[in-house]
Amino acid sequence: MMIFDVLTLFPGIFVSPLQESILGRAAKQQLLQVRLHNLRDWAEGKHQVTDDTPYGGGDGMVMKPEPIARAIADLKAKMPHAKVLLMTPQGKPFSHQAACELAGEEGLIFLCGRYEGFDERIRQTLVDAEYSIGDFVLTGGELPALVMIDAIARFIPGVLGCSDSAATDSFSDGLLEYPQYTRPAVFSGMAVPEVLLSGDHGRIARWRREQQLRRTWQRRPDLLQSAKLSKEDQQILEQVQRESSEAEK
Ligand code: 4GY
Repeated sequence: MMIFDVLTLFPGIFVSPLQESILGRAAKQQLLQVRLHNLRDWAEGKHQVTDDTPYGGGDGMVMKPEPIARAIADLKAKMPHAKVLLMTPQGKPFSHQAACELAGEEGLIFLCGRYEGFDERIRQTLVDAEYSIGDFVLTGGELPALVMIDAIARFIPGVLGCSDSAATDSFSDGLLEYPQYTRPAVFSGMAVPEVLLSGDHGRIARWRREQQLRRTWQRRPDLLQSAKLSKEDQQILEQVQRESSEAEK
């Protein structure tokens, strides 16, 4: 069973997202366990203070290093191999590939920041990797930790039904998903593409692949740089690119 330890000042943020749906079921089936820890439990004094003013002045507060260091030491004593992850816009972009790799770990410790961030010495000594979930600033590391736990959990065997596996989903070959349809066959005057009603599985597979290539080219051409493309994919893509340069004229 994969263990996720979370260090946070707001453990309540995690409770319902982890109880619901697929993650809730995975926890019940003992495929994963998320253990929530309040950082304040490692703070000292009557008021259990976890933040302090920044050296050099400036706005806001900085998370004190000592409670975090004690918390990580305690968690690591129980889980010596666990990697410590920190969520920040300054981190390496989190991705499908990072999720897949992290799912191979026995345990992960998510250190969630608040205020203006951490004392730099925490990152230098206690953190194994820093990740960003996107180029925007949130009020804390809790939502990024939830996002990462969700994406990582999909790669734990048994978490997803066998019908959709994380290893075979569209992102694993670096392309966007093809469009999907269900009943009714006509909705608001818009018909489902005829090919999907044809029952011809070969034609359907070729149409879906073309849609994936078309969408990726239109919306995220940057992804095509590292996508895994067969000879046939490349031919389809060249056709799609010719069509779109025709349309420009
Ligand atoms: N974006 N990706 C992000 C973030 C905010 C530490 C408190 C992001 O991962 N984390 O915006 N985090 C945190 C950063 C101090 C605010």
